[in-house]
Amino acid sequence: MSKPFRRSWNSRTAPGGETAARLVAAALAWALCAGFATAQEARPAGPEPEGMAWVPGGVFTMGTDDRDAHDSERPAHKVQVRGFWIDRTEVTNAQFRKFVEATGYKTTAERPVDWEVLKKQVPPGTPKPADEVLQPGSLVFTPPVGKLPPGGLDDVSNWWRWVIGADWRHPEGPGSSIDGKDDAPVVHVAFEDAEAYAKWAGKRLPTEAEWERAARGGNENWRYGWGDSFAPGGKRMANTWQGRFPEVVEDEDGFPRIAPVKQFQPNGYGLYDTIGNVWEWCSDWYRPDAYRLDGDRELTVDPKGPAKSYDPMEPYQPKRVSRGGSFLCSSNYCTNYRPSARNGVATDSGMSHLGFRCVKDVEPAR
Ligand SMILES: [Ca+2]
Ligand SMILES: [Ca+2]
Repeated sequence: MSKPFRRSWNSRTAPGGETAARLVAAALAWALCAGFATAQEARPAGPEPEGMAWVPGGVFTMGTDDRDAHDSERPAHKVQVRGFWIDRTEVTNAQFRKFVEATGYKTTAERPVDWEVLKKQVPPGTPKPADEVLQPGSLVFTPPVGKLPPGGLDDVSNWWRWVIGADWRHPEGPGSSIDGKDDAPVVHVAFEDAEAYAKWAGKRLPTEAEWERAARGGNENWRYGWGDSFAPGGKRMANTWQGRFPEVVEDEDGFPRIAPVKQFQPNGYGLYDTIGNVWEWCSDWYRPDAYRLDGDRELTVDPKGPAKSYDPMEPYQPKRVSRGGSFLCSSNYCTNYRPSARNGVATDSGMSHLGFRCVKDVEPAR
């Protein structure tokens, strides 16, 4: 393991006793760090929590310097996380239903829209939309029929539509349902909905670092969660989009829309659909430059993300990170079906391609 904090004490040359004090402090930090890593590597004894898999703690390479990656994924840097349990699958409709039945929880998409809250997330001076538009709903993928309208791929409103009445029970809007879709991932859950479920389940949302550690499946240098070839031997490894997004969908992986969980091979940690199917909320605030905020520190230990979000593309919207890409990720548009790919989503936004999975810390020894 490389030494943490080396740059900070190399770059400050303090005289005499102060230097000695710094060296002692650094040595202590190093010793604590080394002990922490060793103690957290092993899988705890006993049965695994239901539906969860163990991801060992340790140091891994987070992000990438791949020239084809997005700028927000750079630079590749060393990160250390503790071991943790993680759901093997995205949280399903059946699991989310149990939570709602037990608690009476209403998701963000089912609650009245408060313009006083919403107007803080749009540019100042934005006029209030008509009351008939400010109704409970969510964003539904609605592909264009025929040719892509003006704006092309630069205008996401060409395929995202605000649908009044869309929520987790009605993923395509009124008239749609999740009947027969118990094993599909729940969608149209805003960040606080995902957090509420996690808390009820005795779990939490993963940090971005934990999520990436898990999605790499123990092979940190691979471009994808399963190797460097997207479809090894022609075999599809995840539910993504084939065809020219968003107008043409081809059915090569068997699922033009969301798939039930566990339809593709699990990764090296036994996790399904980390890549593709639906995006997954993480607990970190989103900034595209998050990795550059730490400077060139040699090792970042258990990062939890920036103190607040900032996306220059949409500066008024608080955003959290989502990871893994979805059934909408295509080679001609986002290529976000890679473990290092990052996305920021407005915290109050439900979408028809966004879900989550949870993690659980090791129980402290008694
Ligand atoms: Ca697909
Ligand atoms: Ca996923």
